[in-house]
Parts: sequence; C-alpha cells; structure tokens
Amino acid sequence: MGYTIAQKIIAAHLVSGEMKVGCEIGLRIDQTLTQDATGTMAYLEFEAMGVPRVKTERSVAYIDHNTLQTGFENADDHRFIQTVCKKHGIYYSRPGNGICHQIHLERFGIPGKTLIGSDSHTPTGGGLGMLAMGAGGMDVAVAMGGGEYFITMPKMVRINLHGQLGPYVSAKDVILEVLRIMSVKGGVGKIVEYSGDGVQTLSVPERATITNMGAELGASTSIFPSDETTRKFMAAQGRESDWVALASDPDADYDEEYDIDLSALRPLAACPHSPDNVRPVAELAAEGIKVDQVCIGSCTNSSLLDMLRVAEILRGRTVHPEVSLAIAPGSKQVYNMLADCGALSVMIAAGARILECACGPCIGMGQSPNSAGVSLRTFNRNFEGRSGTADGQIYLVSPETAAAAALTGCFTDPTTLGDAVKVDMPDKFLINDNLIVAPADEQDMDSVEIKRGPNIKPFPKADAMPEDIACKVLLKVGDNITTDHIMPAGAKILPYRSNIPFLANFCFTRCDEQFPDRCREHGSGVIVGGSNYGQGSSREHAALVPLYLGIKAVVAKSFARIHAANLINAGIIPLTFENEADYDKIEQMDEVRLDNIRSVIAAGEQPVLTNVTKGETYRLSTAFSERQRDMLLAGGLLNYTREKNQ
Ligand code: MIC
Ligand code: SF4
Repeated sequence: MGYTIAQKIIAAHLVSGEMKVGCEIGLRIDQTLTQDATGTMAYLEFEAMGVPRVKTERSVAYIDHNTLQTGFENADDHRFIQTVCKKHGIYYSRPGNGICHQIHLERFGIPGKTLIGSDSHTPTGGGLGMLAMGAGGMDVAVAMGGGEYFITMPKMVRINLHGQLGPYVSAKDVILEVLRIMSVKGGVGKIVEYSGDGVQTLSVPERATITNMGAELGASTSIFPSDETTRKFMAAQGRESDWVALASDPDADYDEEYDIDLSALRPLAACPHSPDNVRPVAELAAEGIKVDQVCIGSCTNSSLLDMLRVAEILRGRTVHPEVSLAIAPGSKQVYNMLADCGALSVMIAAGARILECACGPCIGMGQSPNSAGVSLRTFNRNFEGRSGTADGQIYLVSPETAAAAALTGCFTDPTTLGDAVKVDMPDKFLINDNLIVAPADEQDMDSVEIKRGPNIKPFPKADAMPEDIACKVLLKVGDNITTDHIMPAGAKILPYRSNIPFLANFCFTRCDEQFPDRCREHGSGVIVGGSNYGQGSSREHAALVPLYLGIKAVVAKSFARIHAANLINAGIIPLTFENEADYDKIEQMDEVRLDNIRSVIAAGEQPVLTNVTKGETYRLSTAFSERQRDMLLAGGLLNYTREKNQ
C-alpha cells in the first residue's frame, strides 16, 4: 500500500511507535515556532529543561500577538524572549515584522519538513507541503531540546478539489465549505490532504489560507502537495534550493474522501459564533444585514495576494460612512510591497484604517466592534466575546466579501461587483530579513544575559497524582467549550501570559464569574464538560491556570487534541464518559470521588467516577499511552522529564 503525503513525512521522521491509526507515535521535529503570547511560558519551560542550545534545524520566535504595549508588561516579555533567543540559538522576529504564520511561510517553511508551533494555526505551513502542527508550549520546549513530539497516529482524509474558482470566490470560501461539510469536530484525529486538478489552480498563499483554517476543523493538520506552484513560490522568495516535490502515492489509502467543485462554489460566511455556522453570502445579503465594521488581515488572509485584491476592489471608492474598515497586512514583506506598488495608497485613499502587521483585532487587541455591532472579518475564529465586545456579531468571510461590505455598508455578494479583479503573484518578492535577529554564536552565548521583567512569575507545578481524588464539581459546561472560554485573551488580559496568578482571576469568567473564587474557596475540584472540550487555541494557559486553581481532572464527552495534550502536560487528568448520557446526571457542586485513581491509571484500567451526592457511579474511559500515564502519575511533563533524567 502506498503512502499519503503526511504518511511519507511521518515515516521519514518516525522515532518511536507504529504508524497504525490510534497508536501514539513520536516524531523528530525539524523546525519550531513560537509567538509571544505563548512564547514567554514556552521559553521559561525551555530554560527549566537546562538545554544550552536548541537542537532543531531552525527555531524562530515571533512577536505578533502582544504588540499594544499599554504597560511595561509586553515590552518586558519581548525583551525576555529576545535575550533567550540570543542565548539559546533561536531566531527572533522583531515586533513589526508581522504574523508568525505568514512570515514562516515566506521565509522559513520547507516542504517535507516537520514543524511544531505554540500556536494552533501552525498548520498554515501545510500550504507549502510541511507537516506543521500546533502544540502546547511545553511540547515546543521539549522539541527545541531535541525531544520527540508525540501525537496519536491520525486517520487520513482526502479532499479532491475540481475545476477553478470563479471571480470573487476565494480560498476562504473553500475552507468555509469544508467547515460546512465537516464541522468544528469533523477533523479530530485526522489529517486533511488536498488533491485533484483544482490544486494546481491555487497559489501557495491560497493553499495556506485553507490549511490555516483547517485548525477550526479540529484536525491534527492539513497539507497540500509540493508541486511546480510551490517551487515557483519558493523561487520568488529566493529559496528555491529548499524546494522538494511531494505528492501522495497513487495507491495511497484514505479513511474519508470528499469532493469539492471549485467552479460551483459561491462566497460563504461563518455566522456568529462558530466557524462552522456557514451560510451563503447571497442569502445574508438578501436579508439586508447592515455592517458596522470590517477587519481584513490575520494569519488566514493577510498575504500580498489578498491585500492586492482588496486594494483593487477599493480603488477609487470610499468606505461606507457607517463602516469602520481596518486593514492589517500580514508581514513587513507584504506591507513594503503594498507601499511600493501604490496599493497601500489606494487603501488609505478609500478610508481604510491601516494597522501594524500583527494579530491585532483577531485576538481582541483593539478594534472591538460597537455594542451588538456586526463585524465582517477575514479571520479564522468568531467565538463569542473573542472580539472584546461581548455581544459583537462576528462573521468570518473572504477578503473579497469583506471589501464589498466595506463599500456598501451591508452584506454584499462580491460576485455582483462586476468585472473580476485580476491580480498576479509576483515573480519576485521583496526580500529583506533585517527584522530577523540571528542568535549569538556558540562561543558567545554564555555571556548573554537574560532580561526578566517583574511580570514574569513562576509557573505552577503539579504534584504527583494522589491515590484518591475527592472533591466537588466546581463547574459544569456544555459542548464546544473553547480555550477562549477557559482562558480569555484580549487587550486587558493578554499582557499577563507570564503571570498565572493574575490570569487566574479571569479563568472561565465568560461562563461563570464566580468560578475563580469558588476554586479558591474549595481548594480543589473537577470540571465537567460536553463534547469537543478545549477547541481552538493551543494556549497551555487553559491548562496551567486551572491547575493553579486546584483543578485535578476534567470529565467530558470528548476533548480537542491540543488541549487534551496540554492537560496531561500540566498533570490534570482528561477523562471521558463511557456513556455520554451520564453527563446529564451530574450537576455542578455534586460531590465526586475518583477512588484508587492512581492505581487504576497505572494499571491502564478504566476509572469510575462516584457521584457521592447522587449515590451513583459512572464508568469513564481513557486511552492513555504508557508515556501519558507516566506523565500523569508524575504530575505533568516537567516532573516526568525530571524523574526520567534522574
Ligand atoms: C489564537 O488565535 O487563539 C491564538 C491567540 O493565536 C492562540 C494562541 C494563544 O492563545 O496564544 C492559538 O491559536 O493557539
Ligand atoms: Fe494571530 Fe489570529 Fe492567527 Fe491567532 S488566529 S495567530 S491571533 S492572527
């Protein structure tokens, strides 16, 4: 049997385990990336491991999330990361250089290599044919130290793209269609590969839009072949020598297959408050929905191609008087090229508010919409409250749909705009890596001093797992709880990503304001969740903060991949109901017990949850690998690594 693209890369990087669906495999990681909101913690963890210099082929730290600098905290964290990079062999992308995924695609990504990043949209690199995955900061720290990255061998999904996109229909509409078909849970435990004659019609940035937002499917990652288009893109980035061809074998076996006719696709929008709540833009336009704000940018849609298309739509026109249009180019390369070709001037003349190239509004760093405001964004997540306005109505759309609404003030099907805008990929990108700082040479690294600001507080440490756990259900939540519910981001909180005690005041407050106080009052507890618990971001803070608040276990119908791994890394036990109906029987504040949990987990048996309040027992199920079991028993990855090295 032949291999899929992902299986080929996995086989070439397999360090341990068997490539059998459901088995744990350990992979050698060629490249890592971090961003600043997760990076500070990841580098504190890396320091705790005591490895002097990273062992990867390339590790890059980007500053793109926390760029508001409303106090000293962000700037201190940037300085900390910069000095760690210099000392330990990591490239440092300065603030102003742009969004990690966009830059990594432009300047560092290599087909056939493995990449993990402490950001859930790391699969963007799949647009270049990389096996690129989001991971918790601790996993990235371990990979930087030369350790394996462990995943469960995923199933393979093939999406066959046929035909060619019509005018004003774009890559964003492709991934929205995939989300409509598969839902935010549809990709869990799977890798999504794209193939078919439609692939060659898509440029690398368009492919990257699709793999980027594949994160919203819950997929381990998404990947495109590396072909002539990829070669041309890399040549235009001055990196042709890094190119290799990559395709699946003709007899490769896929567990699931879908077909999408690109020619028949129409503009789509993900309606509030989930990326899979997809409807045709034409329908929303027919309803006459008024638009208050339009934001164009983010790691999904901030390439030069996207920006040039927007500029063409805006050319010679003025943004509707009742709309605020914000545009953030994805990288300095994009920004510079927009300036050089005059497209930036077109945007400014139309009335766009140009933001620095960074995540910005996507992570709630400014540009929150007005009360109940309708905001059309080219981003990838529209979870409730993420924009910073609790009742904001966020729709995820393509740059074309966004630009059309910015001009008309209401939902507008861009295909009604008239002649197609024609924009070509450049033969040569503007290459200037002057905002990427190389690390110190090996002989100079010892003299580099790490600068630590007062906002950096030690991270919480878990204890070894006790024999019995007896506590209360301190919170019960429903399905599809996101990491934005567990540990919100936004301008007010994000500066404190290296200060877990402070962050604890905001844990789950979007669901229940009393949660942090209740945890403090009771000292320890468990959380009960529905299905797809922990979807969204890779932020390990969504595990470290509950750990700090005394959470010992989360019992849910099912978990999102990265979050489940983060819980185990933190020493919190993720447990699933064997019988989902038991979820309905438990109530918040019920007294529960996990008797002999340590022995049960150690023996690889299935635990039982006793509900003391209701006088009932519920069978739970776990599928921990031996390594995960040992980690949980030790109280998380750091304790486990320390024990192993003793
Ligand atoms: C996000 O889009 O939610 C983030 C902010 O990029 C996160 C990382 C974080 O929480 O720092 C992600 O996607 O992993
Ligand atoms: Fe940044 Fe938004 Fe992309 Fe996350 S999804 S990396 S916040 S642009």
